[in-house]
Amino acid sequence: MIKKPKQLLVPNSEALVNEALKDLGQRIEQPMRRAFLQRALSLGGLSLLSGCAVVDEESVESALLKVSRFNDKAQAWLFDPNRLAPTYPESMITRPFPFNAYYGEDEIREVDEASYRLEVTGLVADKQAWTLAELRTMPQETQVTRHICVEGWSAIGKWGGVRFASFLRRIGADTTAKYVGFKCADDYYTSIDMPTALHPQTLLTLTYDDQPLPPRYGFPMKLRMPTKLGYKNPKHIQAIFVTNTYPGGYWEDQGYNWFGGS
Ligand SMILES: Nc1nc2c(c(=O)[nH]1)N[C@H]1C(S)=C(S)[C@@H](COP(=O)(O)O)O[C@H]1N2
Ligand SMILES: [Mo]
Repeated sequence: MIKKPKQLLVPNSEALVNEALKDLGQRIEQPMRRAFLQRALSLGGLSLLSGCAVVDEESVESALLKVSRFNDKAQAWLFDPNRLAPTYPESMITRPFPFNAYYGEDEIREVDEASYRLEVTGLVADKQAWTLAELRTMPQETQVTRHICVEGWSAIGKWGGVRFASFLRRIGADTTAKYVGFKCADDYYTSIDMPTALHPQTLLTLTYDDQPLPPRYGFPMKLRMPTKLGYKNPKHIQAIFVTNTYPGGYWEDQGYNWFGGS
C-alpha cells in the first residue's frame, strides 16, 4: 500500500492559494490561462495528464476539466478527517472582514427571519424544516479561523454556530452518502464531500464576531469550513440536501475545482 504523503497538508496559505489557482483552469481569462499553460505545463504534458489530445482552445478547456476532476479525487484521498485547520487568537481577527459574492455590496440579500425555514431533503430521516430559533437551541461553539478566497485574499474571522456533524446526525442523515448540497437565497449553490461535512471544524454558522450573522456575511445562516476555499462556504443557505448524485456548484460548474480544499 502506498503511504499518504501527509506533509503535503501542512497549512501554508500562499502555497494553498497557488495550488487552488492552478485548478481554476477554465475560467481564467485568456492571457492568464495562456501564461498558466506556458508556465505550468506544455500542451503535450496536458495531453498526457488528461489522456486526450490537446490541440485547440476547446480541448484545452476539456483537458483542464479532466485534470480538475482528477484533482478532486486526489484531494479527497489526501483529506485527513482528523487534521484541524489552524485557529488564531481573537487579536488577529481581520477588521473589517471583507465581503465577497458574485455580485456587489449593493445587491446583498435580505432574508426575513420570521418566515425563514431551513429545508432539509434527500437522504435524511427527518425532513422537518428548521426555524432560526430552533437552530439556536442546539449546542453552539465558536472558531477563529482563516478564510482563503481564490481571488487572492485571505482574512481571519470569528464564526459561531452548530457543529455540522451534530446537525447531520440530529436529522438522521445517511452519512455514508457522497455529497451534501446547499441552495442559497441568492441563487448561489454548492456541494461538499461527506468527510468534510463531518469534519469537527465544519460549522453551521449563525453568528459572526459574537453577533447574529449580518446580511453581508450570509444571514440567516452559512456553512463555514476552514478546510475549504471561500467559494465552497455557502452564505444565505435555504436548503440542505444529502445525495449520491453529484450536485456541482455555482463556480464549480464554470470550471473551478470541485473539492476546493485549502
Ligand atoms: N450565497 C453565496 N455564498 C457565497 C458566495 C456568493 O456569491 N453567494 N461567494 C463565495 C465566495 S467566492 C467567498 S470568498 C465567500 C465570501 O464570504 P464573506 O462575504 O463572508 O467574506 O462567500 C462564498 N459564499
Ligand atoms: Mo471567494
